[in-house]
Amino acid sequence: AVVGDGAVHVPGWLDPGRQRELVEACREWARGPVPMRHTALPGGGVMSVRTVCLGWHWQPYRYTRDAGDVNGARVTPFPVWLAELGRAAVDEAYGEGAGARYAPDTALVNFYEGAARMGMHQDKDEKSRAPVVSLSIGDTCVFRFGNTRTRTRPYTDVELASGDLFVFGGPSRLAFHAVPKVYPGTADPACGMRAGRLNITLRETGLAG
Ligand code: MD5
Ligand code: FE
Repeated sequence: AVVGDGAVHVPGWLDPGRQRELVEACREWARGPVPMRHTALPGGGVMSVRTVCLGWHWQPYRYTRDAGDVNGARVTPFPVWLAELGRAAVDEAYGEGAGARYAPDTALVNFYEGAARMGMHQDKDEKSRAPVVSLSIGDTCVFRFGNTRTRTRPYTDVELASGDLFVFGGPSRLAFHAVPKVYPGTADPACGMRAGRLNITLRETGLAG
């Protein structure tokens, strides 16, 4: 379904087997060399979600190769197979061939457990305006898709369930968005997760090398 200009939601795009493979890959990435952690914010707080990055390490509010805010280790390389999945996702959302030149070089893997949420924000630390591909696994959440001007209304609340694909391109690339709620215990065990929500986003940083 088209939720906004360039914002496309494809429910159930990942079959349960694919979801389990991704969960297993995330478990491995979460172990290190940079462990999945609550990102420290400049104001002294920490994010309630836990995050691990591939390819480039995101820290507020830039991308680096080494995780200077965690343990200084170099992040896990971005896998070729994940870029291929990203191109298939863009093809699915925008039509065959649309993903041909999509070259994501970073992934942010967010794990929502317990009361973890994400407040309204824009993703503008990337220099490329290529689409963001979002894959959801585990518990269903409320995803709040806003507008490009304000962090308030108008926005559209959409439920994202396990296996759902969302692609944010064009004008929606810079829309404000949030995850105000996760429904505990809604994950189908066939997805490979017992509790919590996993979100994998693929992005082009626009950085060289
Ligand atoms: C999540 N993650 O469900 C979301 C999915 C993040 C984050 O927000 O920054 O890690 S990515 C949703 C997204 C990306 C780029 C643009 C828009 C949404 N949008 O225009 O709504 O954990
Ligand atoms: Fe975001």
